[in-house]
Amino acid sequence: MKQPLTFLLLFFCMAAMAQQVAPLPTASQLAWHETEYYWFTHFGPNTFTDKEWGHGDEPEDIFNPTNLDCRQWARLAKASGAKGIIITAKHHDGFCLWPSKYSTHTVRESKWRNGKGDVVKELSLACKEYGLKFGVYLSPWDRNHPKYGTSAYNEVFVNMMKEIFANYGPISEFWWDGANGEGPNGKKQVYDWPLFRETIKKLSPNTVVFSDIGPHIRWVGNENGVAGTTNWNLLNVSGFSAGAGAPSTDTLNSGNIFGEKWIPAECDVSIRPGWFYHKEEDEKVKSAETLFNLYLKSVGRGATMLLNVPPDRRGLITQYDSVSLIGFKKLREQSFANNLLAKSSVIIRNSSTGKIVKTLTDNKQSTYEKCTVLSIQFREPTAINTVVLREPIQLGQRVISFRIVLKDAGGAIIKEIAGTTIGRKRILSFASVTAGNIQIIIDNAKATPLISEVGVYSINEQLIEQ
Ligand code: FUL
Repeated sequence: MKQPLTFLLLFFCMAAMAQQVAPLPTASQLAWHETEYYWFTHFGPNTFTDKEWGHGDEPEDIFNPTNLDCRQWARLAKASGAKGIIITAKHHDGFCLWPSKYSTHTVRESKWRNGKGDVVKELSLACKEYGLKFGVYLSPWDRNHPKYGTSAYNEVFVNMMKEIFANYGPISEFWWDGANGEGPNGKKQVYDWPLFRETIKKLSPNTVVFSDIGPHIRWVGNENGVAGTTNWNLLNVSGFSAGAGAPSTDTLNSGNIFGEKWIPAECDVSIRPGWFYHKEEDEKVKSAETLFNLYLKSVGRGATMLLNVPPDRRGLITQYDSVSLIGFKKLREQSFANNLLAKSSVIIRNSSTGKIVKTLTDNKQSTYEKCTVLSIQFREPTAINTVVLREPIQLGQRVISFRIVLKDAGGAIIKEIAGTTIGRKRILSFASVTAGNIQIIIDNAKATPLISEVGVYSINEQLIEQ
C-alpha cells in the first residue's frame, strides 16, 4: 500500500515543479527588456592619456575636451535606434564628470570651461531632448579618493549616488562595475552593498540596477556582447556578491533554470577594441555587419545589447563610429521589416486546439497562445533563413527546449533546428531553405508553454554565420 502513495506524492511534486513560473519580472524590468539596444559611453581622463584604467593621480587639467557636444552623442544614438545612454560618471580613476561635493578630483578642478563644466548634466539634458533614457555608471573602485579603503568611503559613495539622483534624474539604469584591481599592497575596500542597494531603492525605486549579480540586471559573464544560447532570466544570488564573489562566468552567461530571482543578462561590448577612445583604434571600429551579428547573439538570445561608443578628445563621436552605427540600424531595419507570416495567405494553426491563430504577428506581448505545437502553412513555398520567437515573459520564462521543423511543399522534412530557451526574444538564423510548412514544437517547458510572437524572415544571406 505504501508504494502507490509514494508514487502519488512524487507525481504531485513533479507536477508542482513543472508549473513553476515564479519569479516574475517587475514592471521596470519589463520596460528595460523592451529597450533591446542602448549605449554605454566611456569618457574621462583616460580619453586624454590613452589608458584604459587610469591610476587616479592624473592632473585634473588633463580632462579638456575642445568641442564637447553631448547633443551630438544623443542625436547619433537616436539615429542608430538606441533607446538610451549610460555614461561613466566616475571610472576607476575616481575622476568625477560632475562637480561632486564629495571629491576634489572632478571637472570643477579642471580648466575645462574654467571649472564650470558638467558632462553628466549636459548628457542628461541631451537625452531628455532626444527622448532617450539616461543611465549612470559609477565605479565603486576608486584609485583616487583619500577615503578609499576605509569604511568612510562607503558613505562617500552613497553621497555621490544621492547627488546624482537629486540633480540628474530620472535615472533609468544605474551601473555598478564589479572590477576591483587593487593588489595586495593597494587599498582594499569592503563595499557595503546592502547599503548601496537600499540607497537606490529609497531614492529611485524604478531605476534598474546592474551589477554582476543584480539586484535587477546581471552581467553576461563576458565583455564580447554574447549571451548564452541557453539564457535564463533567473539567477541564484544567495551567498554571492558582485566582483570576486560572483557566480562563475558560465553561470552568468546562461543564468539558472530554477534561479531564485528574475535577474536578466545585459551584454556589454565596445564598438572599438578598448572602452575609451584611442586614436590608433579608429580603423578598428566594428563594422555594421559585426554589430548586427552581435545583436543576434545578445538581443536574439533574450538579453539586451549595451554598446559602448566612446567620444574622442574633442568630446565628439567620430565618423568611423557613426558610419558603422547608421549601417547597423539599416541592417536591422532591412532584415526585420517584412515578417513573412503577416501575409493573409499564411495560416498559423495551434495544433493542440486545431484553431487558426491570428495574434502571433500583432507585435503585442499581451496576446499569446498556449501551445506545444504551432503549424505554419505557406500558400507558396517560401525562401526563409530566420525565425524569431517570443514568450510573454510577464508570465515568466517557461520554455526549456524547442524545435523548428522545416518541410517542403510535399511535407518532407528539409531541416530541423533545435534550441534551448526563448525568453523575451529568440532569433534563429540558418542557411536559406524553401519551405512550405514550418512546425514549432515545444519539447519541454517549466509550465504551460506560451508563445506571444512568431516571425519568419529572409535576411541577407551574408549576415548569417554558417
Ligand atoms: C570593466 C571595467 O574594468 C572596464 O574598464 C569597463 O568599464 C567595463 C565596462 O567594465 O569591469
